Amino acid sequence: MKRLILLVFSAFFCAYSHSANVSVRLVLKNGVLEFNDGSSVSYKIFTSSPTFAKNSDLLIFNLGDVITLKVVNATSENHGFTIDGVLNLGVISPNDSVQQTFTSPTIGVYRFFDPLNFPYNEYLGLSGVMHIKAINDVTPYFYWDLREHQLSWNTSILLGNSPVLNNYEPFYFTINGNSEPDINLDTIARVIGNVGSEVRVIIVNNGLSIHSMHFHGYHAFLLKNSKNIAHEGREKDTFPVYPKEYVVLSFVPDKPGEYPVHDHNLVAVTGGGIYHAGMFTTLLIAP
Ligand SMILES: [Cu+2]
Repeated sequence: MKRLILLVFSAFFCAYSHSANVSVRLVLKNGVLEFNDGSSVSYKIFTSSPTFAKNSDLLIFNLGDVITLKVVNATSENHGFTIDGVLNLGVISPNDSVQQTFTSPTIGVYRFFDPLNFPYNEYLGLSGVMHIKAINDVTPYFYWDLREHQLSWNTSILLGNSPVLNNYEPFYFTINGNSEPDINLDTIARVIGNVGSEVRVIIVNNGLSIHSMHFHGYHAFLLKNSKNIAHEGREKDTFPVYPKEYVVLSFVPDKPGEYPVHDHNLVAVTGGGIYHAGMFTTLLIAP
């Protein structure tokens, strides 16, 4: 009994000693997302950056962290903020803010988004990824937040219209707001690793189309699949991810080299009609 109490106490202490109080302040702001060919769309993000970033912040916390989250609405219309299955901050009025303190949910991947004017506010950029990690998890993680963009949709939505999904024909495709070749400069997205060292990739589809990422060079294990739990444990080289869903992949590179990864839905490898200025990046594995 004494041993059990000691065990429970040390487990608690161990967890407690590594988790932390964390404060995050996200400003919901308007801006412009530019593509490689010089075209651009009006866009919105949740960001802690003083400038306009290309994507909403990636939120990474440890299990047990006590998180104080403040969301400031710097736009002139009502918005909301929800972390799927975790919290809902309700409606945030223009130039107002809402703050809530919560303990991290269980280890896993969560989407956050503005639930108002669904799915248009999300489409305009108001969605992102939260990852809760085990305290002792030192595996390198890379994150691919996938989206598409149809210029006329952004214009139309901002005029108060509700374009029809049947007519959705996106022309630009981004990972974390970047297209090839900029993806390769994004340290969150670009997989850089070593032979024999495990790498994990978290792919979240924050768009409206299905994306199916195809790995050259390596097969990966499907550790998590939010849509099809029965598929977990499979080892493959192509991973379909449905809108609002995610997968967590793991692989241990068995050889060095630079290998492409791209959407197997080949239109998404283009950007502005140019191949391969879309969802295309490479895995860079050193010996
Ligand atoms: Cu391929």
